[in-house]
Amino acid sequence: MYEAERRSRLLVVDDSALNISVLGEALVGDYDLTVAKSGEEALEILGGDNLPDLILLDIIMPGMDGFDVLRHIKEDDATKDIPVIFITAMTGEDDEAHGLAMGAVDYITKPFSIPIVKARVRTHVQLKRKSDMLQRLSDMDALTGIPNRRRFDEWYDKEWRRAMREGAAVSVIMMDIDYFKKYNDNYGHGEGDICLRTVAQALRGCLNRSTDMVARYGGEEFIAMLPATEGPGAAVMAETMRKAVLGLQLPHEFSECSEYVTISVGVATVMPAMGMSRDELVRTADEMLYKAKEAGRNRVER
Ligand code: GH3
Ligand code: MG
Ligand code: MG
Ligand code: MG
Repeated sequence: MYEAERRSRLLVVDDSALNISVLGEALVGDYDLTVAKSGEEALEILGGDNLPDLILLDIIMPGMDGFDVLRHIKEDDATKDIPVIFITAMTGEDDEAHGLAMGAVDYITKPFSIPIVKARVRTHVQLKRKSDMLQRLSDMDALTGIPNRRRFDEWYDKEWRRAMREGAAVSVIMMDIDYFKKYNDNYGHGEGDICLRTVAQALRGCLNRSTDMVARYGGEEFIAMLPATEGPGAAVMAETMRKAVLGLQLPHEFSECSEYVTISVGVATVMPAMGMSRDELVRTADEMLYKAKEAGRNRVER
């Protein structure tokens, strides 16, 4: 389902069953609702995969209060951008200022008016959708629809640091389309663009773990990073990718290594603890790619 089509998800956090039922009744027609009866329960839900688009958060609750919950939300990269609206019986100006300063997008006091709650929720859900859309656009390469280099670098950085902590291997795969200049020169730039898009989608189709990523690295160059993957596993993936592109059987009469569009592939693997830097790992994969080109193209070197 396209993101734009799904209903927005709200998480309502309140220790009072009455508040939950009143808010629930007001919002259930327009949103997918999840309910938490304590701060602890809310954080448990927020530790999962199905994150809400907006959180309505009570402040006064036994155990962890709403301020504590918000602090945790803001400390976690996965949740820090989810808008939070406080909905509370704490009507003091200082409390409101404190809540907003902590990063809540809005502050509604009890007893609340249902139409006002609905209107404010709608406003913030719409803003969240727009910012999600901008985020997706800025992460994506417009021609091929796969992540762009900016997104790759950001993600690579994060996964690299995780690998350092966990002492896990990291593999990088560099790919480059063979004789692509000849492809453009003979079939035209428009066909070249279509070819790039088709190859990119095929490469993406090879991934099978949510932590793997393939991105467009430059003109007709692609890069993949496979966290927690050692040399042999990476070599298998590289070969799978090479075969996936060859298997598209996109005619390339002017290639000197095949009748079809092909890629050359370089693979490098490192344990971050070995002292190699992130950039050196990419450079090594690039050197292997160069070797694959030298050795005749349409092959994997590692
Ligand atoms: P090799 O086998 O050594 O990789 O040769 P090559 O011709 O693929 O390499 P070269 O680097 O000489 O040419 C890359 C070509 O990719 C040239 C450039 O016009 C083309 N290219 C880069 N970005 C795009 C793009 O967005 N669209 C199209 N159609 N072509 C592009
Ligand atoms: Mg309460
Ligand atoms: Mg190139
Ligand atoms: Mg090339």
